[in-house]
Amino acid sequence: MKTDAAGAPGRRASLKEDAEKETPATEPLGKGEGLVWEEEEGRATLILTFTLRDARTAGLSKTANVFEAFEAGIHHLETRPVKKPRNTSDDLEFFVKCEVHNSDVSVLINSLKKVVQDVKTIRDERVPWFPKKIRDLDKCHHLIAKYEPDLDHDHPVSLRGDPLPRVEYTAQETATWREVYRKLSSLYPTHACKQYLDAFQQLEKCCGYQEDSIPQLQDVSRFLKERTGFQLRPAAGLLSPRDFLASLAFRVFQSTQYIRHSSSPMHSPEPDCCHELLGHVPMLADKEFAQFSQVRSLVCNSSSNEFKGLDLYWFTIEFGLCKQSGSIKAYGAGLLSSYGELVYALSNKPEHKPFDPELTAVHPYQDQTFQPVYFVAENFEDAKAKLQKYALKIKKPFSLHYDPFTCSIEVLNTP
Ligand code: NLE
Ligand code: FE
Repeated sequence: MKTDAAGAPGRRASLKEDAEKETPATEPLGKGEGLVWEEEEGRATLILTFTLRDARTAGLSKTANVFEAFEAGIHHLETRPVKKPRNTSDDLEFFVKCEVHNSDVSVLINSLKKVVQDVKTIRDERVPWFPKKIRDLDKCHHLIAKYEPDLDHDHPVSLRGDPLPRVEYTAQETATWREVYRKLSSLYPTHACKQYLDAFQQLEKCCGYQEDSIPQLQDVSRFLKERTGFQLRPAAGLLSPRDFLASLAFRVFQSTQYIRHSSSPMHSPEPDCCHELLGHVPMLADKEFAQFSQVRSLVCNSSSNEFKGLDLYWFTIEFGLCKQSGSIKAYGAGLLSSYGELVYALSNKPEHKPFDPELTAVHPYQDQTFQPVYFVAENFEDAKAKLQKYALKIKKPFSLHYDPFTCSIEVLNTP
């Protein structure tokens, strides 16, 4: 329901002016007050509860006027009698979800406080914007490096079934791939976790994984879609970690297509197609891991403290180790795509600490060279369970639910 602008414009304008006089729109919000998340530029979604005393005799129209004055778009409005031991009053409890202009949030709350009681808003900090529909991923343009002029930014590659661009790699690029592939695949049997090995075998059998040609995103995407519902999308460069993580909520993996420089095939500080295809893709073909990646992403989207989420991501999905049949194996993509670091990580040079989300989340990671510390999960299941338990404790202003039919994220309010 959207309030319409008709009727008594004079009164509404003056109500708004009065409120503004007493509480300038620029006054900062009280801690934790009001603003829940930004829907689009300039608009904010606000979730409130309040009580209206003696609703039968007074106050209802005044309350409605406040929302009208601020041209609030009401998305949801619910009322119920206030529970009392013996309900003799006509007090009503309200639950409202509305959309208002950013600068009107605090004035609206203050105006409301004059006509109703117990105004409460969700108590939390701002959560940055995140995509809620699959097509919102086109708005994830927070590139932080490696602009690729060949990819057209004005016409992002559609997720609705258009083919992903095929890339003709040069002979030198293919030679780099060959070297990386040959060396890494000789290490996998002893260094990679079981889930990885199973998927890698499938990729070699059904998806053209081999040392003489770099697999094309289109073919790999089709393979993943059939296995776990994941699809690839070409990223025009290095995305901000938050955007990258956000897309996993839709089972979309944003993948680079260029390849590392031939001078350092055994390690690259930044993702390239060796990293995506050899590090991430096999793990994304595992059902449980795919589920885990999506859940991780939903938790991170709803968290106002992205850093904890990112450090955790780093030490699990990128650099995670686990125990399998009594020895340590790698499941992190950053390790599985780097011969140098994979050998080093499983040697006795770095420190191995047991995986504990509380500690891992605050451990600083090293993004230019090998990690001095790796976190070892008891097993995959255990890591997942610990993460889920930890996720429940993270302060979140709301929970997110993914609807696979509409490919969109629903925000579940927890006032
Ligand atoms: N160090 C990895 C590699 O060489 O493939 C890339 C890590 C990207 C986060
Ligand atoms: Fe990665």
